Amino acid sequence: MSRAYLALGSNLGDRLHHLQWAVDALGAADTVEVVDVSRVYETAPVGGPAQDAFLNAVVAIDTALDPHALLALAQRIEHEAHRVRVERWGPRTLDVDVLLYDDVRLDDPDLTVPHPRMWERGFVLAPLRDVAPDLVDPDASWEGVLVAAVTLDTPWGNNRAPSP
Ligand code: GSY
Repeated sequence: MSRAYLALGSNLGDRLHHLQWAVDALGAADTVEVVDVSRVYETAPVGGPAQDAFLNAVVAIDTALDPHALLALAQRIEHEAHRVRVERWGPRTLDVDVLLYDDVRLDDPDLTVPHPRMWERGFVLAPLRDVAPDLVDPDASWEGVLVAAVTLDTPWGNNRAPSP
């Protein structure tokens, strides 16, 4: 089994529903065990045209899938959530990005691991710190990244309620 971290993001339609869909779909896959789910963060959009705020979260999984098969699963989940993305870098119903896969480093045309822009994105690092505190500076803070007053359900019962 390998440990991987996936970033979830949505800024179109029922954003929380889309993130929950992704957690449930990962949990339903035979080849994946959902190990931890971060809090949900409401985040100002980074890059692209003017667009609405995102909800972002990170999921830690153990998986028997290799990195490319994991990417294929992530893309299937996006597709099954009826992903709509109007333009590149623009609003989207659901993004599922592979951030890290064990210590693997990959630079293939369709998949780069670790994710090439993850270390500069507060909307990735804040939720990643919830599930992998050793990987992220404990004192860092990011503008436009706030814990949201909503939670995701997990297979074991969510113990990451948002801060009051
Ligand atoms: O790469 C993920 C899509 N995305 C996001 C996102 O998920 N959150 C925020 N805050 N900004 C973003 N810009 C892009 S592109």
